[in-house]
Amino acid sequence: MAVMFSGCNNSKSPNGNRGALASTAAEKVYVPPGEHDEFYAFFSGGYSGNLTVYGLPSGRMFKEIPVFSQFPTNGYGYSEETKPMLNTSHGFIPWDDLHHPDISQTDGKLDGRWIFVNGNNTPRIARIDLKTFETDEIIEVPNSAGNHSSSFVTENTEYVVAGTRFSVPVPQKDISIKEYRGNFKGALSFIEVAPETGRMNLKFQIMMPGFDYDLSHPGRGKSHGWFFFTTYNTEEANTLLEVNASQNDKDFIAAVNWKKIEEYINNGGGTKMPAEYAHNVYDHSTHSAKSTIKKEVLMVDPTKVPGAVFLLPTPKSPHGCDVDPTGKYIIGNGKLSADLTIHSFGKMIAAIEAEKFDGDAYGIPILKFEDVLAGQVKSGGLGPLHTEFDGKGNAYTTFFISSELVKWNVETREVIDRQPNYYSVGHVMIPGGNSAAPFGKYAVAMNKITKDRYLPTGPELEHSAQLFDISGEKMELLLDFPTHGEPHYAAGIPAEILAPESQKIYRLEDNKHEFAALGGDETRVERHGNEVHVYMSMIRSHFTPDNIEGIRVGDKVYFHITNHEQDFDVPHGFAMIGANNAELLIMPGQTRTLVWEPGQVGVWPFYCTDFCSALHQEMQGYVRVSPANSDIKLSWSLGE
Ligand code: K7E
Ligand code: CUA
Repeated sequence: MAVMFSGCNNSKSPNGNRGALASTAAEKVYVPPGEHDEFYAFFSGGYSGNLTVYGLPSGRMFKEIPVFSQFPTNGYGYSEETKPMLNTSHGFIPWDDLHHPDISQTDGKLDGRWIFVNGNNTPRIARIDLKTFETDEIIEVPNSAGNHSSSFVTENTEYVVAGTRFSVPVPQKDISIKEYRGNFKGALSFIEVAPETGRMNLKFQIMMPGFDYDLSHPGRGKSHGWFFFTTYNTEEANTLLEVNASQNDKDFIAAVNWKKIEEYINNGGGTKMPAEYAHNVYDHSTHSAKSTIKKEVLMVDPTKVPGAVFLLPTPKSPHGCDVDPTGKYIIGNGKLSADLTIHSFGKMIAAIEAEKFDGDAYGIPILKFEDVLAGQVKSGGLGPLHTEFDGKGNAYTTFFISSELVKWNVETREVIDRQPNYYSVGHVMIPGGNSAAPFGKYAVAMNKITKDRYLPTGPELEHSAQLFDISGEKMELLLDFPTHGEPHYAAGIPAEILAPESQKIYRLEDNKHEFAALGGDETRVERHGNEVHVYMSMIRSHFTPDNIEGIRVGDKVYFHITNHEQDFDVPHGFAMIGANNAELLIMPGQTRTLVWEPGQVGVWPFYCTDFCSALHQEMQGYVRVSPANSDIKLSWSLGE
């Protein structure tokens, strides 16, 4: 292990311990059989609703983690234990559009405890535990629509933020869409994260003007305590936005002093407002999720908190909002502008202190562009979107229209290198690139269009990521690899931070599931009216019990199945013929429940779906289903 993990974030050894030998791109991405990758990379799945895990530099996919979407591969969102994770104020929602992953930080550095992601459609933030690689918590974001400026964390994971992409009436009401201007509002949400458990709590929302809030980044170092949000549609148009929201020469970056707002609410500021939003928490000891509907939110009017929110003019319809590792610079990528705009945090503070304002928007002071500008990168590229940093003073910006990755110096703002992307790049990711301490060895470009890069697979291809070696002056393209869904950003972290902590099993003695069958004698079948509860266990290579009689048409049968294995990587599956559901894939020591409502008389088999031993095909059983009025007694057995 030591050999594999050495050499990360070591700029003198650009290829880890293989550096001295690696001369070609192939050698640089080759991870020999049995060896491990140097980095984990977590890719947003966009419209897949899930998160995928890859290794870098190999580009091998390790896992898909279900977050917002039902996932038949392991039964997430189908089992009774996980259905509550997908509950919202709109009811059960089996899908979302997952955008920006961000890994928890301590002192501005990745600590590898959790990864946060946002649902862009029905506004939500999820927290995934990086010990189990499972979704542990999902909180809905009220008064919002299209939670896009998310889910970025502050320097010590004090908060994970959300910002509404679509402004809406707050609270929602039945009004004409034409009354948008002045009546629609944009909520920015600050969700506190409990330092020990990671538990999320919506601490406050800021009621902002009815712009579209696009992306955000935390301040760090000197600018810790601030958060920055790009806006577009400051025109407040409600139709044909491609024209009507592209009128203003400049939109804004909203700078939010959240420490000031914290102080304000700690002194009783803010207004409690009715709201309805779901908070779903998964408990690893009961192996079950609970959904609670919350009823109230603390709303802050920014005009009541002097010094809390300012607007920085930024050309033109900016998308990415990126803060460099030192926290000195805020970069706004005007997607309709050729130049990148770099704002100076220091100049912003000086202008605020001198009260040099250029009017206001709904009472929020606007600073002067020249007063906050550090400089611009005259790049010659087109359609700048997102920027990441290597921790050595360089920034890497993607240009969607001119399809390229441009490396530039943060202080001098000179372009150092540019490399084409195939094709139409969106985000770029450098492990730790949104932190005070990036690991500037690789950059991954996430491209939107793939045509001609892989064998054709019908009208649509998986999006292609491109891996660059950025350890030298010039970037070097090493590898194309397909990603799943549509990645909008990714987060990478050295494997040595996560791998030693990764959980191998759930201990049976810690299993507090109310329907667990822990000892062989706890397996049984109980009838309560037309509800039947089967307490079942599984171990290589049988179910206990495997013969059940006395079930009737019209019953609702709950199979509560506990996997008694205590070995790493030995799940068993459970599938029942005719169940309007997915299989269950049950981890060692875990309990899962599948509901089956038999509609037909007969003898119906169930089986294990995961090839678990030489006798996997023997891992099967039968349920006898009799007519609704049958008086056949309930019975169950194994080996009789
Ligand atoms: Cu796709 Cu970050 Cu949602 Cu830009 S966003 S690409
Ligand atoms: Cu258990 Cu196959």
